[in-house]
Amino acid sequence: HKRSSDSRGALIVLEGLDRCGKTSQSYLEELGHAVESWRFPDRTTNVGQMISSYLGNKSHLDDHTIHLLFSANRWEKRSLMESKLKSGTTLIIDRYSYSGVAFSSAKGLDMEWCKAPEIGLLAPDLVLYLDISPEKAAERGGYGEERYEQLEFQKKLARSFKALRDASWKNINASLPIEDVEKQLRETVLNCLETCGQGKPLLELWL
Ligand code: NYM
Repeated sequence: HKRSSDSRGALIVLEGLDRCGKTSQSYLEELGHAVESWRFPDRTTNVGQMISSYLGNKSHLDDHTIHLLFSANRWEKRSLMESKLKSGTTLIIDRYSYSGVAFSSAKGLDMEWCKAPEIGLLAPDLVLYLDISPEKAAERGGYGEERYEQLEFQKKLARSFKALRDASWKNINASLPIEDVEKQLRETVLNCLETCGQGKPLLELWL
């Protein structure tokens, strides 16, 4: 998997329901070249702190307002993302625009309205959708205190995610034992790194 020194990094996104196992996948950092793991929301910025307070039920915001804050939180990181990728660093990002649209449209907002503020953000080279049934995800250690972690909502969310599948999308069977999930992810990621190293252009949403 040798890559020329001026090849760009890949933009890889992990998506899925709450408790689908995304965060256990940080071993991907050990792939052997420059990789950074990021996540959205990025709770460290001012916008991120407003989001965090909303998610923890410490503040109330109108559904459209919180949607735009999640989007703004990605926009404030766009130029850093682009420079990292162009300098050869691969980014593996836990949640991105697909979560943004899926969560808000599962609440009842219009899907096209939800997609609009994401236009022009960098398009992932690969979206790894950790596919698990809402029932099975709910069995995993129970949901926490945050908003959205309820079975009925997660069922709507699964339908919204499925409506967003595009050319970069790969379904990963996330109900298998963790080693098997890792194996599927590793193969798909290595494949993607190879293609990006061969000069695949960096595109913008939506594909
Ligand atoms: N979430 C995440 C959204 O509703 N919209 C978004 O754009 C993003 C990135 O925030 N339940 C939701 C999904 C999660 C919650 O994410 C916090 P995490 O991965 O639990 O920190």
